[in-house]
Amino acid sequence: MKRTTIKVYRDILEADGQWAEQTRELAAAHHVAVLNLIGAPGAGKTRLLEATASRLEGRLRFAVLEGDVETTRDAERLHALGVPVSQIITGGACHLSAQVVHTALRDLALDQLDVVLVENVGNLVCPAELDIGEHAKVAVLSVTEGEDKPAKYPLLFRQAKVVVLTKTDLLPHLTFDLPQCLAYVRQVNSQLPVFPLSPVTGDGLDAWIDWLVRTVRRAVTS
Ligand SMILES: Nc1nc2c(ncn2[C@@H]2O[C@H](COP(=O)(O)OP(=O)(O)OP(=O)(O)O)[C@@H](O)[C@H]2O)c(=O)[nH]1
Ligand SMILES: [Mg+2]
Repeated sequence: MKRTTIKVYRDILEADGQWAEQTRELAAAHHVAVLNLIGAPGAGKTRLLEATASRLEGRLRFAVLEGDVETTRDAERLHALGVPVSQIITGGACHLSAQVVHTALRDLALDQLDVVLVENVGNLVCPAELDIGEHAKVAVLSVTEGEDKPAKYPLLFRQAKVVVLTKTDLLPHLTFDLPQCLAYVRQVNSQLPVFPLSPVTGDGLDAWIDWLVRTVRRAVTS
């Protein structure tokens, strides 16, 4: 039998693209930068945010959007430090959607902020595929994951504007090959800056904070 209608399934990525665009417009209107932190579960994203928060005090006005599959644990950690934070719970999805980020962002006091740091769901693959309207993706890689991850999961390192290589305090206990890791990063993205650091000892944090302040200032004045 001949059908008289054509079913149309809208690509979810296209819909996400529209939300991402709205987020860019919202951020531009309020002169706020949005950074999207992506890394494997346990890479140290929240620990990095905790350390970043204390060092950004007085330099940038910031808030955090926490993404998690199930709990509010990460938001509670930042709230305990006095950071303005909201929690997005995906209920199973392995990445934040552009729509939910936009909704959460709209509820923040954007005129009182310079940057919103978004911690995506712990995952090295899915969040890298999605544009949430951010100014930059920040790849968070820890030395405990092994030096080969930029070669094995190249998309994130292709998309990112910076790599934070964290947990360097653990290097003496590992066989992690730092020069090899940097070479893998360069193979994927030759211009990508890499900041090795440890929020536990404080080593390397200043360079990351300087990059962050520079990047946010550039984003909000352009
Ligand atoms: N030694 C050491 N441990 C760290 C460092 N950063 C994080 N950790 C530990 O690593 C574990 C995971 O850190 P989190 O910051 O919760 O990791 P996460 O990436 O936010 O994890 P998810 O949100 O579950 O994806 C915790 O036990 C941290 O204390 C570091 O620089 N050095
Ligand atoms: Mg976390």
